[in-house]
Amino acid sequence: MFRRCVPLHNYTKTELTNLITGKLRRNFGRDVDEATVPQMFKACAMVLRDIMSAHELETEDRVKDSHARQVHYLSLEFLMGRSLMKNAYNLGVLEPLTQAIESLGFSAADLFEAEPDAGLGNGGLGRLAACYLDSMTTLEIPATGYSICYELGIFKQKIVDGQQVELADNWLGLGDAWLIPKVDETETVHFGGKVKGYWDENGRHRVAYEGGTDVLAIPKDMEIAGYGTDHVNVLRLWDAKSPVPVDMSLYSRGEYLKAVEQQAMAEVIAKVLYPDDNHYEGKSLRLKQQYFFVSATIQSIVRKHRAQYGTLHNFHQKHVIQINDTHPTLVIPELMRILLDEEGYTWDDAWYIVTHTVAYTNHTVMIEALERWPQELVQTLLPRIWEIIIEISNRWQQRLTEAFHGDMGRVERNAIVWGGDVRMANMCVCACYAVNGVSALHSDILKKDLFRDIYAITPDKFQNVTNGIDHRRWLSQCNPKLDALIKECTGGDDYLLQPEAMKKLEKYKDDAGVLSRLGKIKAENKQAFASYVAKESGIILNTDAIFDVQVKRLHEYKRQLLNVMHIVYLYQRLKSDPNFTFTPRVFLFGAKAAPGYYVAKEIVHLINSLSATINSDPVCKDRLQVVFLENYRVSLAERLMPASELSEQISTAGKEASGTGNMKFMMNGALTIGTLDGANVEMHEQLGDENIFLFGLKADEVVSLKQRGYKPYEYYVGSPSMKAVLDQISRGFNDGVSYTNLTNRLLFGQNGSAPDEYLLLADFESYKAAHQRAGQAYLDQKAWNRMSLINIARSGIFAADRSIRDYADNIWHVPTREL
Ligand code: BZD
Repeated sequence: MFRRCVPLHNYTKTELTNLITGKLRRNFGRDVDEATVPQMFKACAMVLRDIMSAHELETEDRVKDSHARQVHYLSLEFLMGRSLMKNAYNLGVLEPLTQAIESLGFSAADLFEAEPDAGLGNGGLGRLAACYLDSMTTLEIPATGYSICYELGIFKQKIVDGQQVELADNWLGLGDAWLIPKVDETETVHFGGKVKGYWDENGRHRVAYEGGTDVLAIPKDMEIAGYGTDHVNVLRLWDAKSPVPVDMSLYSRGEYLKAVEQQAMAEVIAKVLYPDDNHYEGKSLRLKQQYFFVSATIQSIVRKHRAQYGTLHNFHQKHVIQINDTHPTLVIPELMRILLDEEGYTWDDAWYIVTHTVAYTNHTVMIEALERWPQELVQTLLPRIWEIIIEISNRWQQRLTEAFHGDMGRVERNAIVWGGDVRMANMCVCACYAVNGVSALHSDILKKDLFRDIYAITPDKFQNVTNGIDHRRWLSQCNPKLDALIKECTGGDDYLLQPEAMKKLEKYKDDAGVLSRLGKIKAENKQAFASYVAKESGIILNTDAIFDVQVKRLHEYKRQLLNVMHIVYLYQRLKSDPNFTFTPRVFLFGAKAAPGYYVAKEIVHLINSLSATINSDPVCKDRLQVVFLENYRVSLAERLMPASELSEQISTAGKEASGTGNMKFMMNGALTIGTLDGANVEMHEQLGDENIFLFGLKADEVVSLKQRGYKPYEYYVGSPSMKAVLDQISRGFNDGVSYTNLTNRLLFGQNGSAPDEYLLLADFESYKAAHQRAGQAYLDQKAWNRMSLINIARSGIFAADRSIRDYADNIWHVPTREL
């Protein structure tokens, strides 16, 4: 255990004001009265960076002196969002910084708003990594995150004529305010060429490469401040550069294009984040990205380890490498390569070190998301890695054959190299000492289904760590009024470091005063969100209606289309019976569709067509509104969560590994309408039937219905109201666009896919009924607020601090901050 951290220095407004003006002068040659908002933002970021850099050096020393085990969190995505307010909050300087900014004649709110989101991720997996960095640091774990410094983050979404258009997200202009280049820690990553084995003068087998290309990996470090501690960790983002600017010999022969080719090939690696979530595409650039960041990372870890210990024998005792989904799997053969080729270990010794260092988190059971790299691609791009993979694969297959007594079905299912593909999840399960799912249900499915054979031979490897969210960002910071109420009711700010303390709020579940204050806070947050929407888009939201929200990536299994079907049903009822009574609703959607996912884009279009029709129909006035929020992202979620009342978590049971949006809504007092899927199951365990609106088939019922033979068409012909809904979607709305393609997929399937793969029709009636219960419940505001309070009070276990303590105790075996 290393030395305790020292208490944070309390910076005053005056100190910060001086530091900021100093930065403006030195870096921009400006006095305050000439400074622009972006310059002022950068100056503030630099001041916080200086504070964090000093802490980082101390942290590094402490970690080094204590010889503590370090955690390395490898992820192709970190969806960080904004950092200025976050860092100021964690460093305990948010108030004096705000005052300093205002005293210099700037609006602090405008300055925070000027910061672009660091969108280095797609959705849940990337945001989870960002929340975990915050918790690992707050809990004083020596940890480093590693990823790629993408020049372009997740695209910006614009809706043009109802359809999604993607714009490049060039975040680095201002976003690089947080990045510190460490050129002296550059690594070199080798691609392609031929492998030559030879024996050196000491009789050791060595490997050399002929040809191929080197790419430089330059670290750009982003410091991560923990809350209420001077512990600082780092997110290391690798940028790619060519070692040769231009090949002058080619250039002088007039081959201009060829001369810059290598440079272009290198620099394209860090150009752009792949915008697919829960979908695998075998693109060679993506494989290059994976190897580039994994190789640079492990070289950097090994280099520092060697400098400190002079040997790699104790590597596994001093490091754990957590791989966030299969995207960093190549770290396994890459660490083997270093141990074998550079350190001269035997296969068995090297394998021992690797398999006691690496742990794997699985985030999906969707078959189309599982990575399978074509063998030829691996072979040509990474010839030495390929040789090592083959060896791992052969040994594994032998082990499987023995364990399964020659049952070739089981051997085939679990093989690593098979049928011309390299299967990354199988390599992880083979090599990692721990494998975990991200909710109780999901971890069970891994054991019973996806990895059942391996579970049978190594049951102890398999664990569950239910996801969690950074409750300081997602409650305290983004919902200051609720934060104040919680602090008042729970007797202080304990809950910020001990999220279980939120339980104390429950004492007030029948306190009319507290309940009405809770209701008032929600009403004010709705108003604030409505003002923002009005300013951004001109749309006026009806703040008297329930804010019913579905925000997440657009995917068929998440069933935005089921939500649409229900809205169309309500609309048809209103049209056919103007006296139809139901609780007024504003349906809010936010969702990016992967640019190549045609069906997802059609659903975005459909929501916008529906929205235009409903919002302009007088029948719907004050009763029904549908709004598609453009460009859903972290900073928009921070505004939206506090204003939400009903949270749509309606995936087909068994498909959503966990969900984390569900937790953000719960913490902000929204009630959930949802299926027993992912972490909803554990939310339900906390809440009981009375405080959540459950509906739909359960995971095992989904499986057995499919086995029996699911026939959606029968639901369609059997229910006139459902038929009317689907027929209308097929015909389309006022803009004349038809969505027959979508309804045909539900009724008949398409290109070999089963009809209604995700059982929308099977769950429709039950979903409608749950909505009716929710609408009814809203009419009794006191009872609603009571449920809302119970949701908040019982949400503490979904804090990322709890998840990180689970990882630390059960997988990483590292100590955490004592409170
Ligand atoms: O990971 C998500 C799951 O779908 C959620 O259920 C879960 O809560 C979160 C966090 O565990 N998975 C992803 O977000 N996956 C991806 O974004 C992704 C990206 C690239 C390739 C494959 C998947």
